[in-house]
Formats: sequence, C-alpha cells, structure tokens
Amino acid sequence: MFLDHLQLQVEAGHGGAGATHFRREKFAEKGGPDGGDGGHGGSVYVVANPALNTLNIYRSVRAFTAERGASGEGGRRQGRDGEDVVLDVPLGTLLKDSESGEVLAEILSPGEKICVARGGRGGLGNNNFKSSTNRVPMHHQPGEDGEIRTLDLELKMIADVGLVGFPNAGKSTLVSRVSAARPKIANYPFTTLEPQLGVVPVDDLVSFVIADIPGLIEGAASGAGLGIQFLRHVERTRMLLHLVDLTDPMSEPEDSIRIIEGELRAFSEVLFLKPRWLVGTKLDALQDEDRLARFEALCRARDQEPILISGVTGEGLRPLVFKLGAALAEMPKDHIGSGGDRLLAGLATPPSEPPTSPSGKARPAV
Ligand SMILES: Nc1nc2c(ncn2[C@@H]2O[C@H](COP(=O)(O)OP(=O)(O)OP(=O)(O)O)[C@@H](O)[C@H]2O)c(=O)[nH]1
Ligand SMILES: [Mg+2]
Repeated sequence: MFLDHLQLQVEAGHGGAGATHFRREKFAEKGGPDGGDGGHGGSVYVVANPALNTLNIYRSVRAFTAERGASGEGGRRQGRDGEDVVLDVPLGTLLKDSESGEVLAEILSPGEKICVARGGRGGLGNNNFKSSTNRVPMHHQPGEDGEIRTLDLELKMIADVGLVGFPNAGKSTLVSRVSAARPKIANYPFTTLEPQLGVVPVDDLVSFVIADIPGLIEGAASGAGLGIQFLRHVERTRMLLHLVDLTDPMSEPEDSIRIIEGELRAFSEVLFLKPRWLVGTKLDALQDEDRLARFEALCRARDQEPILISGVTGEGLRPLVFKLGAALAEMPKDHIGSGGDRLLAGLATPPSEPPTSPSGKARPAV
C-alpha cells in the first residue's frame, strides 16, 4: 500500500475584541455607547482538490494560521472578519486529530470542504450592554480564541485501475512488469493476501495507479475466500482489468469470465457497471489455439479488441499500458467515491451560525 503521512499544525484566527466607545457629535453632548463588535477569526478548512495526487505541496510549510478578526470600532462598526485558510488535499486523504487519534473525515468527493479549526468569535462592543440601569457601559468583550489542532494527514492512494480475476491468473506478475512494485508471485492460489498498489508510468509526464488484489473465487461476494473486503477496495477505481488465464487446465475462459462477473455483480452494481476489459494472460504458454479463438470471439462479442499479454516475455504489456493511459485520460476523475464517511458530524460541515441577537448580529456566548 502506498501511504503518504504528514502532520500539519493549524491555528484558526483569534476573534477581534469589541470596542468601548461613545457617540461624539457636535450637538449631542452625551452620546450613547456605540462600540462595535469584533470580527470573527478566520477558520481553517481542508478541501478536496482532484488535481492533486500527493501531499507534496506540504513538504516545506507545515503550519498554517488563519487571520485574526479585527477589533470593533466606534459608530457600531464591526471589525473585519479574518480571512480563512483553505488547504487543498488530494482525494483519498484521511484526516485525523493527532492528539486523540480521532478520524475527522475521509476526503473522497471533489470540492468536499471540512472545517478543521474554527475561528474565534468576535467580542461584543459596549453598544450591546446598554440598559435602563446602565446607560454608560464601560466594557466590551475580548474575542474568543481560535481552535488549534495538530492534524494527521494520511493519503490512501486510490487506484485508477483494479485487477480482478481468479487466483493464479497472473495479476501480480502484470503489476511487477509494468510498475516498480514487487508483489509476491508464486504458482499457487492466494499468493497475494492484501492489495498492492503500483504506479505505472505511461510516458514522462503521465502515470496511473494499478491495484493488485487477491484472487476472487466463486462466492467471493458473499464472503468466500479473501475477496469481499478487497472488492470494496476496487469499487473506488476508475476501471477494471479482468485477467483470464488462458492456460488454466481447470477452467475454460467462458466459465472463469462468467464466475468472476457474477461475483462483481453480486457485490455491487457500481462495481459491475465500471468499465472493464478482458485480458488474456500467459500468452507465451498457450498451446490450445481453440481456447484463444474462443476468448477472442468473446471479446469481440462485447465490442472489445482482444487484449493478450505475457508477463514472461513482456508481449502486449506496453500496448496495454498505452491503451489504459489513453482511456483514463478520457475518463472523469470524480466518480471515485460516494461522498465519504463523515465520521465526526460536528466537524464535517462549516461552523454553524452562532445564535443571533435581536439586532441580527452574531453573538458570542456571554
Ligand atoms: N508462463 C507464464 N506464467 C505466468 C505468466 N504470468 C504469471 N505466470 C505464473 O503464474 C503463477 C501465478 O502468478 P501470479 O502473478 O502470482 O498470479 P496472481 O493472479 O497474482 O495470483 P494470486 O495472488 O494468488 O491471486 C506464477 O507462477 C507466475 O509465474 C505469464 O505471462 N506466462
Ligand atoms: Mg497475486
């Protein structure tokens, strides 16, 4: 698994102080109190930016402070609110409070915005404190502190392409040939026990992430073998490759395709409807021409050009990588998640409006 971890210090802005001030006009000797309220401190938000793939933008600067609210002024003028700080993060970022370990959110939808440190409320100016018994209030409130938090950011890279197929189909071999990842490969089923990700370079600028998951067997969607938890993992990919071992003496390509597709459909419609290409593997060892012909016919019946590869000789690998790169470039990046688990309701939405006073201005708790 690729994990990118880092910690950020975030500090919301302090609220501005209210003002103590009295109206002074040429012909009104004893003007009443007119000290305005302080502005609210800026908050710190984290927002999902689908253009980012890494947390590298935080390599050097790790501390962020939002602006303070300005103090209130005479003439009931409210101080200016402090500017918010907005931190962009890639999709797939898990946000935790460093101290408590609490999960604040998992960022999965483009544009999703989470408040991670709330700005302090501005203090009330003295114009709020006048009453029949106190016509000359001499006090105002200070602003409240902004929240301070240490955030743990963990990037769970979301793969673009998920590999599905029977155990032993050659999934890990493919990953090891097209990426720098080195998953375990062996001639027995269930060699891969947990998903492995590999970054596949298409050219100097473009790459995509491929996910190797444990092999699926009949009944995977209802819990057989290792499949189910990993199907959840590939549910977030943009497309699937279904690897079919054309040399497996135990299963005909038609059967293995039918069984795997049945499992995908039983697991979820989302998974089943994802773009999916059939890929015939182990071309170098294939002796049964009839099988090959049947596999090719099956592909063509679905309007798919047959894709045939060998992890041993490397045949078909570069064309497959280019074809995937081109297809992914055409696909939107925004159907990765379904909205994300917003685990901490209070923090998952921007701060709610504080109770309002009769004059309609926001009021801090006195
Ligand atoms: N001849 C030949 N053998 C291959 C090819 N690809 C994979 N194999 C062999 O097939 C066996 C299984 O390969 P893996 O890549 O581990 O298969 P997998 O699909 O990852 O298997 P699980 O992790 O168990 O699901 C290994 O012995 C590989 O060496 C190929 O293109 N040609
Ligand atoms: Mg494997």
